[in-house]
Amino acid sequence: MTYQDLPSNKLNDKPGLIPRQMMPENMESPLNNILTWITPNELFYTRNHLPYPTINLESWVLSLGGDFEKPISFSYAQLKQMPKVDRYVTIECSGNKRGLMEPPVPGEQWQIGAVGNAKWTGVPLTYILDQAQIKDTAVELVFTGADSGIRPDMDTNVNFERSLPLDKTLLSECILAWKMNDEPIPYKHGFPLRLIVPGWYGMAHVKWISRITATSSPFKGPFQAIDYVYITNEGDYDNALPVTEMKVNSIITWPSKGERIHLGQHTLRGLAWTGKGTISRVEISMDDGMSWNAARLTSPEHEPFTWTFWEYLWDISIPGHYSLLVRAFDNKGQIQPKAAPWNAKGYGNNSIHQISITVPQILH
Ligand SMILES: Nc1nc2c(c(=O)[nH]1)N[C@H]1C(S)=C(S)[C@@H](COP(=O)(O)O)O[C@H]1N2
Ligand SMILES: [Mo]
Repeated sequence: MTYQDLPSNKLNDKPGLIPRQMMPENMESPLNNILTWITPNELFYTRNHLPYPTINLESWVLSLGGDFEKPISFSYAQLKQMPKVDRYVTIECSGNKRGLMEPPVPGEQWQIGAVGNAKWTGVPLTYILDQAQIKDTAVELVFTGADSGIRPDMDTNVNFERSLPLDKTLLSECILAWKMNDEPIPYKHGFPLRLIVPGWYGMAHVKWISRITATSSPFKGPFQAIDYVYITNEGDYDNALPVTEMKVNSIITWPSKGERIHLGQHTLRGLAWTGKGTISRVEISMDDGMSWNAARLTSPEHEPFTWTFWEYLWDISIPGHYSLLVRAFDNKGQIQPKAAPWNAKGYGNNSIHQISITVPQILH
């Protein structure tokens, strides 16, 4: 009997999420084993700060309050009757690749899989805002999620809440989504309603959204002012810069780190994405960065706000250990750095992705 014939091998033909933390649930997408441009809902990463909320759809409403001329609320049925848009959006957690940061930082030790691509369907945010009419006194919109709990650094109960500036272009791109890949948004991804902020890191895309508040002063909630800021020294909030748009980033998905592959022809594969621009070029190095080769961009769709597949045909004639690198460029002139600026909370790690592989003389 060979290894391939073992009955247990048959049980492993379906990829699953990779757990990082169970309570609250934080799971990474198995990107080395997903070959579709759209991440299937059941393999989309989950990132939660608090216990899952209880949602009762009969009594659930989205309410708009604070600095609005006409505070108003909508039921799920009403939202579904409104004009809708579809948009493909790649969402990356700002902590993605934190586990690869040097020197290490505390927090979820994400490898490469806290990122996914989905089709989101819902009501344009501006359609809702127009009905409630933002007052001139307002400076920000605060989006409140239904999930609440105790943070380790506070003793009062808090909801997950995030704000957005009143930037016309930004707001015009946002969606209040009730569908993910043509299904009602799965509970773990924000059922019944989730904010989508194309081009921004994951924390902006508030799940289980229940309230929108227009405020006349900048919002300072813990998920805005303590988390999701770039700081170099722990506690140095005076020099904090907010985490907002995604930086240009890319990964190798095949081969995976540490893999042994045979001599001859191979197609190296991976993904590249960026915030507001589009990917213009992806380069691969097989010699630890001494020389670079242009990869082919092979996405089925070239849309803003989404990732692209890349591939590169490699003919290996010499056995050995290889250090493979990938770096992406976007049309706004962003390039991936060799090492992203280190920060105490480990956000925005878009350092060039490196993996080591082995090509033995004979592969057993
Ligand atoms: N209500 C709520 N929304 C949330 C979060 C959360 O904990 N609660 N996590 C945010 C973060 S940090 C990320 S990366 C994304 C993850 O979305 P997903 O779990 O659907 O992948 O949701 C964002 N929205
Ligand atoms: Mo995140």
